[in-house]
Amino acid sequence: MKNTLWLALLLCLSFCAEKASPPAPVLPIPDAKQIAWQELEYYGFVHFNMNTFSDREWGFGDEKPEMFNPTELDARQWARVASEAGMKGLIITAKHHDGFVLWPSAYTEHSVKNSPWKDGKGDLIKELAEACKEYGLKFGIYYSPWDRNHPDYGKPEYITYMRNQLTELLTNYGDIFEVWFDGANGGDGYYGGANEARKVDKFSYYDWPSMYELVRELQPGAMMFSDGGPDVRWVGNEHGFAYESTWSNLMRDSVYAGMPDYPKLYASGQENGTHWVPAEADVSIRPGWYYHKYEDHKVRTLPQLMEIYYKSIGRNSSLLINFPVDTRGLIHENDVEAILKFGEKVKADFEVNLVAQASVSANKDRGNGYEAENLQDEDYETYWTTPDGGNTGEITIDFGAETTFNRLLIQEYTPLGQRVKSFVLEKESDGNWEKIAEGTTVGHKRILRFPDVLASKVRVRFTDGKDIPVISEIGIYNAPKLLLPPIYSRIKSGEVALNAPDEGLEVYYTMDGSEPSTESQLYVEPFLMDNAGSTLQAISVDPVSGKESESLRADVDLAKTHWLGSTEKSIKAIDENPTSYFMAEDNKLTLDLGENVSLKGFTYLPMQARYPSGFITNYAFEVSTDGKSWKQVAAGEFSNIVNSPIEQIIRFDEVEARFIRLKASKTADGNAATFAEVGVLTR
Ligand code: FUL
Ligand code: CA
Repeated sequence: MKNTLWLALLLCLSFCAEKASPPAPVLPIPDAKQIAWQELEYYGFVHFNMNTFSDREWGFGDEKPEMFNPTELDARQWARVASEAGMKGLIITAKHHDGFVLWPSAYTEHSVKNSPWKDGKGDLIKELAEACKEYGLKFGIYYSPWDRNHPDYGKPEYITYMRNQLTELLTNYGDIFEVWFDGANGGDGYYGGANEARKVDKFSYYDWPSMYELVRELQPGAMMFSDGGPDVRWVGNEHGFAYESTWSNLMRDSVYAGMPDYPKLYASGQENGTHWVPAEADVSIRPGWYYHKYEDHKVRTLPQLMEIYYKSIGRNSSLLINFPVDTRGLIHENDVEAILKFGEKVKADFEVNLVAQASVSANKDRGNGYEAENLQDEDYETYWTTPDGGNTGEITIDFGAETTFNRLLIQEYTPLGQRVKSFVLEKESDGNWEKIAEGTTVGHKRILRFPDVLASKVRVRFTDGKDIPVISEIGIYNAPKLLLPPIYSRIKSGEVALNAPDEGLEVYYTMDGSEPSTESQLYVEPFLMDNAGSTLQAISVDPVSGKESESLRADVDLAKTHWLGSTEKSIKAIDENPTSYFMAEDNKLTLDLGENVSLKGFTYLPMQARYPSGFITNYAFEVSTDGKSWKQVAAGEFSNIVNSPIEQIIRFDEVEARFIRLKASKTADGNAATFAEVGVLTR
């Protein structure tokens, strides 16, 4: 009898107890489409149209449709790569600033219908929409308001043209998840042959309120992107980084697309922003948005891509990575390799959530339905929160045993508004709490990275906020180290640095040609290597797992310590800094090596800037022992240097010299020759 009573009471306690009332929202809050969109987090951009064939970033508008001629175009390849890389959607440049359109629009002749591609019968918007469907991706369009081709740009007629085209795009191709309005607009252009500069009032010209209304009417579920939203905003830079403090709240009415002060004043959002307009970080996988063969060797590396991930998705922003599809109409092999490796690494970093098996408790909770266990159920809809009053709260996570980790992930339940202003992660050690890391805003997702920590109990303290914390999930992870070879660099004094590619890795090296191992020299700080002709080999090692990277091999030649240039500025060509350069009005660089050296060749690194000039295509190389009488020891061309501006290595028969001179007999663009770095070979 007694037992059954107890049982009934217990059952009632767990089932009869009413769910406590949810906290009141803190405004602004996201609407339904914004809530659905933020789940996507990561999607791709495709920059492909006329610029791909004119080899430009911004076309002038006078390009001929005949130039658009991809030979192996395969939109399914784009979709397959995107989905294999973990992306949830693709957005394509349906029309860029040059005005050429990728679908057979009824409102212009400047389109694929007058191109050789598929004999003018192609519709790339349709092909990509179908490919996205096949691969389970959302589909979005980029539409440039600025149109350097259209004769009416700047006049009211053009606004009608824009509405007509948007109507085609938003009616004929199924669901569109995002409409991307570029902020760049106004300036010089072809404009149907007028060839002039046209300025528009970016605030009023496009009649944005009615444009938004049109999009809403045709695609109610679409997110509209521009500098200031209305639904998703630009992160304010093109390298893919959000901010330490990133609010989804924005003073939306103070912002319009293309406003000059936007990046500085508005891009990070504002604590007291009036509207919910979350950030989107857009970045290209190469320096350019469009394909240029000369950037084939400049695809972002895995460490760079990981940095972008943690500074975008890890900072309350979505991430939009661009593929500059090539002239064949394919995502280039190098880009495919990079994005797939990136997808794998992200997966590996978040493979095992250590919170799942831990016991999680809070210093207070709101009652039934809002307990701490909601933080570990992998369900965004369930959350922990506290009774009303104050703006703090503490979560303790007990792993039950010493555990190693290096990432903290927190998600706020944003349908009730973004609240947290600061939090700290601490570990227990001998009865005291020690700080591991801290952060400011959280929002949809916040990830902190820190060196490996070993602890059996940690706590997250929410120390300040706009109101009580409302938290959906907490994750703690032990991301595997990025086991790539060390990163080699040298400075003019001849010192060599070997930087580990990830935190917590050790670097070992040899200089005698033997394979490095953990028995070799441990790298602690830059060291001098002035003895010419050594081979440096180095590996990164994870001291915890004992795993080793592949080995780096660098043929280290003569240090430039005592080298002098004939002019002060020419030092830029021998400072061991690949990004600085010397421009020679007389097309030559003369160097004094400080002593007689037995030379077997030279190296030339062309200028590495985004828009380089003065690449040497034809050279002569001369040597001298006294700086007066010169002898030419090599001459020829640097083949393919424009498309592939990598270090050029030229060998010649051994010769003794103290002075060397590299002359340009021709540069690619006819401009003064530039030298990023010049070196010699003594082996
Ligand atoms: C910018 C444009 O001017 C670039 O060409 C590119 O499309 C980038 C995504 O947006 O504003
Ligand atoms: Ca949850």
